[in-house]
Parts: sequence; structure tokens; C-alpha cells
Amino acid sequence: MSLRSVLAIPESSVTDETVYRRRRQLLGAMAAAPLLPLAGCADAEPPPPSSVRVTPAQAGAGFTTDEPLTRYEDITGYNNFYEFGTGKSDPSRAPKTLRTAPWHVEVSGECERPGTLALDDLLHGIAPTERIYRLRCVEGWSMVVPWLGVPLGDVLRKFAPTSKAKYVAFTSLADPVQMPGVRFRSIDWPYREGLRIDEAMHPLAFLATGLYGKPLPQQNGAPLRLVVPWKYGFKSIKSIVAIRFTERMPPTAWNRLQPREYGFYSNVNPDVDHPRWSQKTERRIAGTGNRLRADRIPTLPFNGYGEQVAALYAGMDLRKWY
Ligand SMILES: Nc1nc2c(c(=O)[nH]1)N[C@H]1C(S)=C(S)[C@@H](COP(=O)(O)O)O[C@H]1N2
Ligand SMILES: [Mo]
Repeated sequence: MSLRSVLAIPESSVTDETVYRRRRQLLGAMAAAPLLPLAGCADAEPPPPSSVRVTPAQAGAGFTTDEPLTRYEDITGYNNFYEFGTGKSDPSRAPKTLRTAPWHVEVSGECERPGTLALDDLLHGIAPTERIYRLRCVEGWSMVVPWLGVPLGDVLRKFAPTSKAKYVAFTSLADPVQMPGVRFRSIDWPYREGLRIDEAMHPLAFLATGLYGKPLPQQNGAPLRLVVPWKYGFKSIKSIVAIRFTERMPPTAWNRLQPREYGFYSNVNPDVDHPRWSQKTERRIAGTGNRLRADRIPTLPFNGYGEQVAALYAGMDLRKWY
């Protein structure tokens, strides 16, 4: 299975953002009138694969939102990816030096079927799907991103985690040849992240291979990155090369750097301020207009996914487990 088949969109129909949005509107209309005969609509957009259609049930699950999408140019031009520099425009301006094919992911630890798999094999047999998620960076800005990819749990289950698998650890590539930022000690490379196993198996936890119907650009974590929409953006680790099931809570990059500022859980929480700034509001980068002067909106507990995920933390003091 090729990356293109993972994306489920043929090159010929990979179009620009305007067409993408128009196609979404058309899909909405089709969902509302499913029996409408389409034959004869000569100039209608070709329908995308059924796997990317969003149904009302998916909306209720938090899989989509009708909030205005962030522009493609903002999602791919305003990034955090320290492997390509610490400035917001460093990752998009960096030369395209990351070799994303062939790409392998090593899966190890507390599971019955460990192994190193080519990306296509890792994703084989799992229907690609679209998720429109809010992304809230701990720095206080947010976006609305249409991802393509697969549910993380579907991938993890292939490896048959054992009862000792209490956590899942993720590691990014750290190659100073392909990633110029790795020559600087901004982070204790490689970038690492982790989830509790029940968080990782939650239906909202996602592995993205694309956005806006196109393969992930280098700056967004090609060819495979995590997306955990109810947590601060730094949990959504990019360019993943290793996944490990562990019994103990794994070390994570930002927590190791500044443990008082960045906890392991890092659920979006307007009631727990960052030691250096408030987390009550966020700058929503969406629609046209200046990124730095975008509207401030209130930040919601669990980034608005509380209905879906709050039960994971029942009985936990979220001030302690920030
Ligand atoms: N490997 C790696 N993953 C990473 C980062 C990084 O520097 N390196 N930055 C994180 C942070 S802080 C955020 S907010 C998101 C940003 O994702 P985006 O650039 O696709 O919006 O990626 C996260 N994943
Ligand atoms: Mo972030």
C-alpha cells in the first residue's frame, strides 16, 4: 500500500484549499440529502472515498468541528518543530532534507508482536479517515486542522500489547544531517513523548499522514505524526520512528527540560496557568488576517473534548497531574 493509498486521494484530485473547502460543503449537502441522484451532474466534484465522509455520529464523537478551518498556508507556515529550528517560520523555510521514504517504525516493549515495519505495512488494513481537530499549543495559540490518517489505537492493537503495557512511548527521528536543528542542544534529542495506554487507545488519539487532503509536509511532521487534540500541542510528536509499550511512565522531552512547566499529562486546562503565562485564552489562527493579531477566544477544558475524555481522569487532581 502506497502513501497515496493511505491518504485515499488520487494525485489528480489533490486540489487547492478552495476546492477542498467547496468539496466539504458539497459533502455536507450530500449528507443532508443522501438520496439526491448525482448522475448527470457533469461538473460536480468527484466524490471522495467514503472513508473520509463525516457523519453526525462522528461529529458527536468529537471527530470533526464546523469551526472555521485554519488556512493551509498558516498550518504549514507557522510551526513548532525544533529539529528544523526554534523560530515559527524556520521549519517551513528549511530545505526539504527529510527523507520520508523509505520510512520505518520500530515497535517494541510490552507486546506480543514487536517488529520494525515499513510505514505502509504499519498502516496496512486500516481505513484512512479525516479528522478536523482543534490544536492548542501551550504557548497560547490555536488552529483548526483537517488531518488525514488513522486512529492510533487501531495501529497499536496490531502489536498485541500485554497487560504490562501501561504507557506508550514515542520517539522522533533525530538525524543532524536531515534535521539541522538537531545540531543545537535546544532539546535533549531525540524528541520523545508518551501517553498512558488508555489515552493512546482513546478513539480521538490519531496518527496523521496528511492534512488538507495532501501528504504531510516536512514541517508538520512527515511522514507520520501523533495528534492528541485534548492535550497541548507538544504532546503531538512529529516524524515518529519508534513506538514502545512500557510499564513505567516514559521520559518526555519538554518535561525533562522544564518539569515545573510541562507535565506528563499536559491536558489543555484553562484553570492551571503556565508558571509564566495564563492559559485562560488562546489566539485562534483561522480565516484570513494576521496570525499575530488573531482573535483571542476562551480556552476550554481538555480543549473542548471534555465530553469525550474527562472520564479518563476521573478522581485525578488535575492541578497536581498537569
Ligand atoms: N519532534 C517534534 N515534535 C513536535 C515538536 C517538535 O519540536 N519536535 N513541537 C510540538 C509542538 S510544541 C507543537 S505546538 C506541535 C505543532 O505542530 P504543527 O507545527 O503541525 O502545528 O508539534 C509538536 N510536535
Ligand atoms: Mo506547542
